[in-house]
Amino acid sequence: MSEWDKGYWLGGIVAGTVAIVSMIAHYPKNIVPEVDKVQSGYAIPRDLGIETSDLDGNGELETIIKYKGRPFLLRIDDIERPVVQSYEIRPVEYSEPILEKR
Ligand SMILES: [Ca+2]
Repeated sequence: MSEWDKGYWLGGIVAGTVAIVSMIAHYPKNIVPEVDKVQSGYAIPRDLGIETSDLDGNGELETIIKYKGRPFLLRIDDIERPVVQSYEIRPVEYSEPILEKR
């Protein structure tokens, strides 16, 4: 094997190693495991979903988790513990416009 070939192979190995390390470093860390059996009383990971929405229309997003398609708010309490809370969306109630008499 010539010096040129050795350099070529060494360069390939280094480039491959850098590519693999880069892939591992950038691998998404928030992947939900494809598991359908967990200990009784625990949520099944594959039935979970997470999304955001501005439900109250104040311009800021709320975090919503869905379990088996049912949405819940995912909030954080005063000591940074996650709290799951059910919610419902009600249609805006119609009220007659108030007219001032002059
Ligand atoms: Ca909001």
